[in-house]
Amino acid sequence: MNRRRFLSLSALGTAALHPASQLLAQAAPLPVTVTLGKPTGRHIAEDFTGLSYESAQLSDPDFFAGDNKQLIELVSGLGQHGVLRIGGNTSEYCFWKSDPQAHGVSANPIQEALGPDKGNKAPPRRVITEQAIHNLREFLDRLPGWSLIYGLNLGLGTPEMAAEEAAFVSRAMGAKLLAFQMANEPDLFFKNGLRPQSYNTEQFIGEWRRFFEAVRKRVPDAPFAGPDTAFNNEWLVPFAKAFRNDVKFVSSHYYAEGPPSDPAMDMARLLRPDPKLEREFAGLQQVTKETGLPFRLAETNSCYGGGKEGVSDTFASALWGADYMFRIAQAGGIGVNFHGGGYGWYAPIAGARAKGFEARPLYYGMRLFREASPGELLETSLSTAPDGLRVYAVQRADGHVTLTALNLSVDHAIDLALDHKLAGMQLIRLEAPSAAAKTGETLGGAAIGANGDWHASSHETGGGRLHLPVASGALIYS
Ligand code: BDP
Repeated sequence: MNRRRFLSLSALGTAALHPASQLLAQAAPLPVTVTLGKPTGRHIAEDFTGLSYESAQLSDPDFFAGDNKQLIELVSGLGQHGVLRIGGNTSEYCFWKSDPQAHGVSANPIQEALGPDKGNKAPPRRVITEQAIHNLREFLDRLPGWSLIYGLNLGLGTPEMAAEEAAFVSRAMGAKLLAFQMANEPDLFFKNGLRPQSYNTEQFIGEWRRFFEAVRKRVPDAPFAGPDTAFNNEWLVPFAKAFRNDVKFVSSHYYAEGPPSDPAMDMARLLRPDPKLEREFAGLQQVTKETGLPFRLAETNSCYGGGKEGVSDTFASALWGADYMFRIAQAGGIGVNFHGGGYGWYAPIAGARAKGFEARPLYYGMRLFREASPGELLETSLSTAPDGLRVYAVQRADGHVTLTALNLSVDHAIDLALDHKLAGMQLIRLEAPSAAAKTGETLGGAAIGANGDWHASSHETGGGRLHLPVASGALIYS
């Protein structure tokens, strides 16, 4: 069956299954006028986009390797520039060139692609070899604009081990190395048994300093970032003040929802504004205010605990992801790394070498963001602000403006009357049969291919008006 016909049939199918949503979707669209304003001073850098994988993935040296062509192509589809972050819970359980006897590590490498750690028990201990680092360098060489954030083991490692590993990694990576991080979510070390209940910021700063000094002794110009905390904003400013001259940026994590076992963690919640995100930004902005250091959400996604089926793998995650990227940029962040790997529910790229990879719905949101940026965010004003409407304007370096409009509502369509400056521009849509759809999503009428290849097949010429159906997005550009 031809793809377009399949899509329209599945759209009909969805409506027939959900007569209520069909009726709601037919409710009169809410009218809003959008006016563009002046530049905000907030710049979206070209390497804003990023991915994050577990360190334990390196125990299979063939995953991040120069001949993993399909993965390389899918990554490069997200941007000519970007940041790959290796870390996560398993970074505290990976040992550099370890003798299996010494650290109780499993001698067996991971056989398949590794999903995100679920955080419910200590993961198996793994070895990272020189070969894995050589291969990672070759992988990154095929992604010329991508750099690396590399997590060292502070949880179970020693300063000497970290220095050994850092010396090898920095020699192998050269300018590809954006930063080392030491410790993944140290504010949760007490919870996963890595440190006692009483473990606090001061103790962490002391440990971090010992590791830092050992690494810098071996690699005097080693770049760093941190503290890579899970949630506790109170760790941010003390860390940033202690290491303001030693780190390039401050990092922390954010998961919109979790745990997945909680029925309240659903799609509707993902699409609603999240006060926790506001608090996260407030903490990070405080760091910038007090120390001048920029911040990056170095690990993030829709639902911790490895994601949630029916939420993290749906089209809702594409709309959430695109909106979230703009929100970080608006808040002054320098970038974001979506955590993933294997067949994790929230992985933007899912799959394994042997079976092949695919772009998940979240990837479509990231791809839309790629098309809309980089550049400087412009102010926008709306005549009214219906639930779910998000509008972001970007002035690109060549002076051209893009406007991204997202309708995160599953109840009402929205009719935008657009600023005259946008008249006559091209328009592509981000669409799927429904917010809950796991397949059938399109950008500009086309699916993203298994190699990240994408060419919009349906362009519209934006007049002064834009009709945004429920749970959909659009990009206007010239
Ligand atoms: C974070 C961990 C990461 C996990 C993720 C999750 O750093 O390793 O995969 O949460 O729980 O806390 O999904």
